[in-house]
Amino acid sequence: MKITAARVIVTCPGRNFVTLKIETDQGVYGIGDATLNGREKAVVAYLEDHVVPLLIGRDASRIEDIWQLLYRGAYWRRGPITMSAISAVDVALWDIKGKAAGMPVYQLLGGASRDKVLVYGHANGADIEETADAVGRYIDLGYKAIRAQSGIPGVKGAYGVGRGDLYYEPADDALPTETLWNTSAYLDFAPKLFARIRDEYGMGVELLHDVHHRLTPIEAGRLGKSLEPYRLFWMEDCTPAENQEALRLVRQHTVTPLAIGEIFNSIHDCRQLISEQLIDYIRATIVHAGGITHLRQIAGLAALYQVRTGFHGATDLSPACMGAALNFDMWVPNFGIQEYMRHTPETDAVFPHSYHFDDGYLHLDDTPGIGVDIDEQLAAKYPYSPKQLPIARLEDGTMWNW
Ligand code: KDG
Ligand code: MG
Repeated sequence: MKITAARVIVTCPGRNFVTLKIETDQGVYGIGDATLNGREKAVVAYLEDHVVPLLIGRDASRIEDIWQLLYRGAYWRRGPITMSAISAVDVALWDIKGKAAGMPVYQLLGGASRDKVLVYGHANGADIEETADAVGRYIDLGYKAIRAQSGIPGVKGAYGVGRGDLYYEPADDALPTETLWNTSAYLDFAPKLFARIRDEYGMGVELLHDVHHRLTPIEAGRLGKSLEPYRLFWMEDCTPAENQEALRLVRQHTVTPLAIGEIFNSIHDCRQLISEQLIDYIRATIVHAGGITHLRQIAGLAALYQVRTGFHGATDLSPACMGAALNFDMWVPNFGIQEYMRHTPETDAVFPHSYHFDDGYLHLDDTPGIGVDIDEQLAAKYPYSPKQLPIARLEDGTMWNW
């Protein structure tokens, strides 16, 4: 089966998505997500100028060989742009292989290890009361696991407090929105938030929290320790992880489980974190970490150390990524949880999909491939619109981690 065409489709049904569509001489096509929030056009250029010309005429069934060609053949390895582009090709080829076989991708990986995929939703509010109410709404919707983020007195624009309820979206203007960060206010506030939520809803729901890279290792240790009474499912991105050894210090101070990796794009970003058991959940995901082919290696390494998967699933990852991730989640033996931030109805219409939410889980059917398509005519009605992620500064103006 030969690749005859590969096209990049950019659409903005409320937020930007980049999708690669690969066509074959047998009429079967596949799609893969290539969205890198706020840097979308860089991946478009990488794909159109440097990847698509290499694909035409190749055998679409040779997924591993094409992966190696794009990774080794570029000479310049890794990085979010390169690996997002490789991911898109990889997922589109798995989609094609599944469709050609008449099977969902999880069957090709080895078959289902579970019947349904546990997900966590996002409750947020301007203050503790609003956030506690939002947690209650998610419980009513059937969620078994809920991430809670709240506005903090004295912090302008705390991370994770969205404009919508079900459709939180951080990227907005063409120039970044500036937020202000105050670590002391946050460290004092966070335990009060979780005390309030546990007080109202008890211990029967899993709670998660995203620190979004804001703390130093010793501060992260203190936060983890102060949250221990509330038994979090995980504390995410408690400190930037370019320095993987930093997590040793956090581990020395807390048994709150740690999740890291949504900005990783290679197994080398997390090798030490995993092999020294410095984390409990690996967040690297299909679209930014080299597709199904590379995630299989990361998950395999993680399995050796009882580290489980907890894939990133924010709204800037398109339904095409979600379809691929869910197929992976159905198969992967060391599955932990899947993030599920709902897409807007406009996005869902552009990307018709077979997965659906029910009672705290996402469910897949037997649709061949990744189970997600793109409606190109509808996509064309939503042209690209430049957007950026916010930035964070300290009160004296110092740049901080958003
Ligand atoms: O594009 C950035 C978002 O994907 C990120 O801020 C979301 O941290 C995030 C999460 O855990 O979903
Ligand atoms: Mg996160």
